[in-house]
Amino acid sequence: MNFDPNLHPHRRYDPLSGEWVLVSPHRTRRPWQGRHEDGASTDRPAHDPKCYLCPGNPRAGGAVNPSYTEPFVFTNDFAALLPEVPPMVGATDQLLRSEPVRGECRVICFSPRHDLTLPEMAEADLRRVVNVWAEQINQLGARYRWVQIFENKGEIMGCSNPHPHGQIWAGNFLPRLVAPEEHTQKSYLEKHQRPLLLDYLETELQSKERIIESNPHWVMVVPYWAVWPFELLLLPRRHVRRLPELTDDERRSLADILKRSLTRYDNLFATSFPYSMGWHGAPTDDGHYEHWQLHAHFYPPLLRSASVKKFMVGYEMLAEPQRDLTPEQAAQRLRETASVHFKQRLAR
Ligand code: H2U
Ligand code: ZN
Repeated sequence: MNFDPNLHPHRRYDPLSGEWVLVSPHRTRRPWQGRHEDGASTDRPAHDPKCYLCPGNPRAGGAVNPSYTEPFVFTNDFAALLPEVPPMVGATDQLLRSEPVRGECRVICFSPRHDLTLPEMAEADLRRVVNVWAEQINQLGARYRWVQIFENKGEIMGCSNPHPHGQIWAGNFLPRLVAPEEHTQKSYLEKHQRPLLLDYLETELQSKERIIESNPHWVMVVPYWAVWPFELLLLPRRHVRRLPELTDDERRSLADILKRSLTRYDNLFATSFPYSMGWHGAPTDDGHYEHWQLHAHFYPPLLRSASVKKFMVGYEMLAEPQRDLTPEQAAQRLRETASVHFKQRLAR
């Protein structure tokens, strides 16, 4: 019998994180009697008087939101990182290590409309979100080494509020999941004189197997080494280190590919697709970062329907992440979804 990656167990290597994932495609046929969660209701008012993110409403911290009409950024009232922390005292035991951290956390409301999500927003409004992301990298990057922009979407992901919003956490350290990307990209450039992710993009453009959307400036793929069933990686076609370097055309084009890809996500299970997404770009201290290529990761938890999610438990927690559906199958499923948002189709 010949080896078939669509049938036989194998491992795949993620050159960016430097970690492996176990792929077990033969298991996709096993029976499932697990939990079914109710999809969150999608009927929401354009303005919710009880929402702490809607324009003009009071927040939990006591502040009142302005009557904003464009993306609105405020300092998180329950920030995980603080700009001023007293100096750490006490002995540093070899095995009980710690270090001081400084930082800031912000919340970004993508739209004044309580009832929208990114793929339902107009492209021009998505472009405003892109501009604010870039602006925040500039502002916070001037003071902190790593600025993490992310969106945590959906109740199933522990998101506390359906109002379209994301977060920005900036800190004076390279976080645990980022540090490996610094090392892998640096050593790849030293060895091959080309950024890792530009070479990877070329490979994907040749095979086309895992691409789900593309335009003149961007490509969205299910990465070869994806851990989550419908994980995506968004890559610019040229060498860009950080969001603020994007030209106007690239920003417009980014709004376009975000809208189209996230529409496919929603259409996959006819639900507002939950995920955690975030941007990774060169650290914002004054080091040399030619090896960095800007990219965004999308990590959605859903596996088979609006309510059946992938659990990262058992073997995944104790040994290695594992997936059944292959990245190629996932890409095909996403490509087969309609390009018009299902809510728009229903409304007609
Ligand atoms: P999540 O829905 O992704 O958890 O983000 C909401 C964030 O908004 C959360 O970090 C903050 C929470 O601390 N928040 C405020 O800053 N003010 C509020 O009035 C409520 C929530
Ligand atoms: Zn709201």
